Formats: sequence, C-alpha cells, structure tokens
Amino acid sequence: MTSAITTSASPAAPSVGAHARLRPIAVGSAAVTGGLWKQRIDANADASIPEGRAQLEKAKNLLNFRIRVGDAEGEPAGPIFADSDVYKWLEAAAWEYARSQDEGLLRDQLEVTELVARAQDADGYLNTVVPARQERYGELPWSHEHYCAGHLIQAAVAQKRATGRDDLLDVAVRLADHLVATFGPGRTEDIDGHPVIEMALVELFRETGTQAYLDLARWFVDARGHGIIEARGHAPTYFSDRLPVREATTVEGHAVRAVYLAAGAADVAIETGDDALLAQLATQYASMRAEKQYVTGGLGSRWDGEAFGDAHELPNDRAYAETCAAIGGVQWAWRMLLATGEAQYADQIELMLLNGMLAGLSLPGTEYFYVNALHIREGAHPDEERSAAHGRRGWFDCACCPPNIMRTLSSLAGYLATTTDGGVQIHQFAPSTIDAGSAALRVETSYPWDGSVRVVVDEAPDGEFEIAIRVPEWAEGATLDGLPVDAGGYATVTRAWARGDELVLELPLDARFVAAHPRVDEARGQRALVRGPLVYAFEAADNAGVVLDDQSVDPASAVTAEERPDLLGGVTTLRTGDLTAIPYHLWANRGPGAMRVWLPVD
Ligand code: FUB
Ligand code: ZN
Repeated sequence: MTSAITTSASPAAPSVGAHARLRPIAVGSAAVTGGLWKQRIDANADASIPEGRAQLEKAKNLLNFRIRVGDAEGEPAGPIFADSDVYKWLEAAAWEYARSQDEGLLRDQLEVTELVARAQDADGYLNTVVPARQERYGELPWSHEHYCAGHLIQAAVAQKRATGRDDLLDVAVRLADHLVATFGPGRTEDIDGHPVIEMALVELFRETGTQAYLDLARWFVDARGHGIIEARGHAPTYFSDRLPVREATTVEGHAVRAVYLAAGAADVAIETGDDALLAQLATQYASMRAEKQYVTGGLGSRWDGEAFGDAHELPNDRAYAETCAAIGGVQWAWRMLLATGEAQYADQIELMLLNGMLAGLSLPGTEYFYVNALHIREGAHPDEERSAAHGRRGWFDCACCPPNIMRTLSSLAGYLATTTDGGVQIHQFAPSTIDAGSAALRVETSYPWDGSVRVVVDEAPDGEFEIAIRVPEWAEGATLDGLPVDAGGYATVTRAWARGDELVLELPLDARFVAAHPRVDEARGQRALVRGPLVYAFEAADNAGVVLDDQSVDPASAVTAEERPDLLGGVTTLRTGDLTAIPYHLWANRGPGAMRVWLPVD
C-alpha cells in the first residue's frame, strides 16, 4: 500500500489505491437543498443535535468524563459503553459543521473534544466507565472498550474531514497506536464483543496513511470465528463469532454487531483488494436481503439478543428492527456500493434510510424509536422502555440509536452521488447540488412524493462525460428523456455536456401491494402497500372508528393517492377501500396508537 491520501471527505472514503469502483463526494461538496430530507436535516441541526448535547448532560455521559479527569466526583453512570454516545454526537456535530459552518456548533464540539482529550490515559487508553468497574480489557466480549474506541476514531476522522482540525484526531491516533501496541498476532489475541473498531481503523488508515491501523483492522476481522469468545465462556453466535467472516454465508446473532462487522470487513476488502472477502460479503448480504430483512428494510427480528432470526423469521408485532441496525445496514450497503458499483446496494440504502431508519425519528427531531415494530395491536401494552407501543421517546437508558440517527442525517449528502474518472453516478434523489469536481450538477425533484427527477448541468466537464442515474428495481416503466430505461440499474448518458443541459428521469410511482416470501408465516396471505421507495402503514389516527386488527384489503382494488400538504409536514396518503395509509416512517407522530404495515387479504 503506497499512499492513503483520501479522495474525498465523507463517511467511508476509500484511499487512492483502493479497490473501489466508485468514489464518494465530500459531504461539503453535495447539499440537500429541499424536500423531505432537507426537513429532516434541518430538524437534526436545529433540534436533535443541540438537544442531544443536553441529553448527554442529563444522562451523565459527559459527567463521566468530568469524573475521570477529576473535575467532578462520583461513580460513572450509564451503560458500560456510555462514552460511545458522546462520540457519535461528536461525529454528528462534525458532519453538521461541514454542512452548515455553524461556528457555535464548532465551539460546542471543540469543548467536548477538549474534555475527551483530557480523559485519555498517558498510554493512549481512553474509557471513562470500564476502569471504574472492571479490569482494563478483562472482559472484552462485554466491555465495549474497542467499540468505544471505534466510535471515538470515527468521530475524529469526521472532525478532521469536516473542520480540518486535528484536535480529536490526535486523541484517536494515540488510542489507535495503543491498540496496535496491545492487540494482534503475538500480542493480546482478543476481540471486542461489539464490532465497529474495524470500520474505524480502516478510516483512520485512510486519513493518516498508517498501515498498522489497516493491518489491525484486518486482523480483527480475521480473528473472528476462531473460538476467542467461546474460550471466554460465551456462546459465540450473538457476537458474530461462530464462523470466520470468510466462511459465513449469512448474518446471525446481534444485528447491529453483525452489520457493523460486515461493513468493517467490506472496508478491509476495499483497501486490500481482497476480492474473495468481498464476494463472501456479497453472499451474506444477499442472504440478509432475501431472508432476514423486513419490507421496511428493518434488520434483526428478535428481541432476545437484539438478533437476526432464522431465515424468514420476521414477526411484525414483536419485530425488533433496531434503528441502529438499519443505520449499520446503510453503512454496509454503502461500502458494497463503492466496491461494486451495483445499483442494488443504492436501492437498499434508500429503503433503509427512508423506512427502517427514518421511522426512528419524530418529525420535530426530538423523539426516537429504538425498536421499529410493523404492527401495534389495539390496546398494546408497552412492556418495557424500548417498546414501540409507548410511541417515540426523548432518550433511552441505552441511547445508541438517537446519536446514530444524528450522525447519519448530518452526513446524508455524502450518500447522494459518487464519481468515477469519467463520470458521476446519482444514487439518491433529493433536491440537491452535487459538485463532482469536473462537473457540477443540480437535481430538481419532489421525490419521493413525485417520480420526476430532473438533473441539470450547472458546470460542464471538458470532453465526454458519463452521467448515470439510478433506476430503482421497483421502477418498471421508467423513462429517461422519454425513452424507456431498465429498472434495477443505472440509466447512463455519455457525451459532451454544456451548461444548462438536462436529463429527466420519470419514475412510475403507482402504489402497489406487495407480498412477502411465502415462508414468512407472519405475513403469509397478507399485503403491504408501497409507493416508490416508501412503505406505507395504516394508523389509527387516520382510520377512526375502525379496529385495524379486524381489517383486510383487496389487492385488486384501486388505490388512490392524495397529496396532503397540511398533514405531517406534507405527505402523500394512500386510500384503499375505506382505509387510509401514511408512509410508515411518519407513524406515531400524532401520539401512539394501533398501526399495521401488513393487512390480510379479503
Ligand atoms: O451494545 C451497544 C449498543 O447497545 C448496540 O449496538 C445496540 O444494539 C444496543 O445493544
Ligand atoms: Zn441503537
């Protein structure tokens, strides 16, 4: 590996020599300028991120750091991985600064950064909770020490890319050097029960060029599945440690752990040119998608162990579908997209962002779902904190999901498009501007409410250039400039361009009923309503006087779409028979109540 100069500044930026077909566009070089995502990005900036810092005070995550540096007294509070929430918030603040250049937010993140830096031990170790509760690295399957380190490193890389500052990066480098000195072949041969360090170390390699970080990431990936966790007395499946990553053909165990590991393995494959590893990850992804993913993109069906179930084990009322798992799924799909250039991964990113993840956030941006059920029965009893029957909540004792949404929304522009030497690829549709270096494009659309996507050339590249626009798999009948294009790929036009040239993609947004795989017992004989990339839900608030649990649908019946600018921030509702449906991600914004995605066929 010669150089690790990054090609752009976004989450997951393969190095120059990396085996990636596509290259990301820096977060600051693309901007969402309107529409659904802008609403959410604004709420993230105006409410979620500032409120998030207040919640970190209230939940004592920041107090833990003050205790560690001697500014306060007491025992650290919260889960053993409490530090990670601070780091995810720092990452969110960094990407948000890249977007808004908000100096107040920069001051805020530097203040928290300074506190974090002071809490670092002289040898680079950094954790505010573990040292007060147990021996350093004494119980890695549960201690989350590498997990917290991974989130710190991700935040540091984001801060460097977004602000150019080294404050947190210096901390991350000292911590990573400590990990390199401590773990690996011939040193301590141990792994954390919760992956994320793999992705983080690869990103730090990309940022610094230090080969040892990539080597350790690869070692952490390859060390799994060889009995390390079992030797410590734990059943390995939960920890993604039953099989080597290179042998596993599906995902299993704790869903967030599994997808974070796969995303890190994809990063390793991209940087080392490991095609065999990449192919294995593609096999795992295909299995997850075909057998273990909800129609909403949600991942992980079991409350028990927050885990993937067996193939087709996808209950609706007891769905877990943790918000973080959808986010981890996006991170994995993004890396697969960069590596392969295959549109299926961009389809997946869209599905998970617009449904599985976005349902986790209230419209004002201050309340969250941890668990994303697909069915809330009449009179459902919220049996515990995470139950969706409560409606969204301001924070959680285990608050992994809220800051995970924050960092995803503040870096969302980074997922819109990519470049190759001779072209640009548009993967996600939003009113936006995309500065691809040699070309600048503008996207005008009301998607996902309307299927028209206009791509305008604002600055033309020299010579021939390819503009590729994703045509989602569901978009049979799509046209580009009036000519039919195949669904499930990219419509491409290669030619010389002039300022003002444009392409117009028309995606058919007819509502459609979809059925699950017949082996999904809990959805057999039922239909879900989808329109474009949006999955719809029937909610009590729109269906007064009706017991949703007693309802059924006729899939042959007409479905009418109605634009409702007055409702839920502006939405298209669907009506079938006597029932009204709204996009799933918007349910529970008018209080909790009965809701269902699947309805039995008449
Ligand atoms: O273990 C850290 C986080 O807490 C996981 O990613 C979530 O699933 C929750 O268990
Ligand atoms: Zn979570």
